[in-house]
Amino acid sequence: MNLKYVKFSVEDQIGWIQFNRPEKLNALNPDVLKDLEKAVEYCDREDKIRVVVLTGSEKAFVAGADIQHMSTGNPNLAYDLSDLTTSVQERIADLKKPTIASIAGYALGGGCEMALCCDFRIGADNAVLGLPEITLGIIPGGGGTQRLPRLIGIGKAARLILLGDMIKADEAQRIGLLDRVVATDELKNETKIMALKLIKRPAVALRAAKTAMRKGLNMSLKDGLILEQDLFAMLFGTEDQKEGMAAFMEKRKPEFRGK
Ligand code: CO8
Repeated sequence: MNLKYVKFSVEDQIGWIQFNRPEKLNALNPDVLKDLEKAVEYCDREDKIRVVVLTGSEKAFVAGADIQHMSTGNPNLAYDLSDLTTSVQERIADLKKPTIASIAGYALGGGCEMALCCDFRIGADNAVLGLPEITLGIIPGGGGTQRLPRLIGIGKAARLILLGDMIKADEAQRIGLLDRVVATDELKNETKIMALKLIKRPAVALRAAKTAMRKGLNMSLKDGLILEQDLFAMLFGTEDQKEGMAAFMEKRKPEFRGK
């Protein structure tokens, strides 16, 4: 893959997608978003990749959409940028494998919104998160007004969205925006430990659980429960269900094969 604004590598079945525009704190412009989309598409179709990690540098995960690019923009530019962003974000949110945002430094605006598309958010103790768009005269345009209230509740989201406050890692963890906070120099290692733990889980059941949660959020409770029931029943046709339950009965660790 020929990528400039994103570094991509696969290690131990983990696809690492690293934002790479350090001189602008990884600010998102169409070139960055297109590279990100290519890497995400690759991760989606490669079975050898079991977990996808989005990360940045020690100073910045992503400091937001590129303000210079937007500064002279008109509504058409904003629509185009939001279209491109939404398309890559939906791909991330719909990835059939688990995703982790591994965040050091700034995760602001569009960067915070990218992290909201992932299943997990691990933060370094130097992380700073926020949706400061309001301070620029706009509102979040990459899903922030929708995904953040769904994750942490509308009251806590209002502080970030209406006031534009930037918050540190410990507070982000307290309000549920970060799942965990670790020492900055341990971030990669801790992310890897979590990814490897996920890799040991049964892949088909992981996918089903993710589908049930994500699709269920957009359904009535009644329809969500029907979706869950169908996926629950489907898993009884997998080898991993047989193995998981046999291993329990035989008092041993299961060896899942993703089938
Ligand atoms: N856009 C463009 N350039 C940026 C951005 C950005 N978001 N953030 C940082 N940079 C640039 C700076 O301009 C600077 O460039 P240069 O050296 O050429 O002047 C370089 O990165 C380093 O930044 P600073 O010198 O400012 O570094 P500091 O450590 O002093 O400050 C901050 C770091 C606090 C993160 C500061 O840079 C800042 O406030 N950045 C802007 C944060 C922000 O407002 N983000 C939200 C942007 S709006 C948005 O994301 C809308 C999302 C819409 C949908 C998604 C579409 C893709």
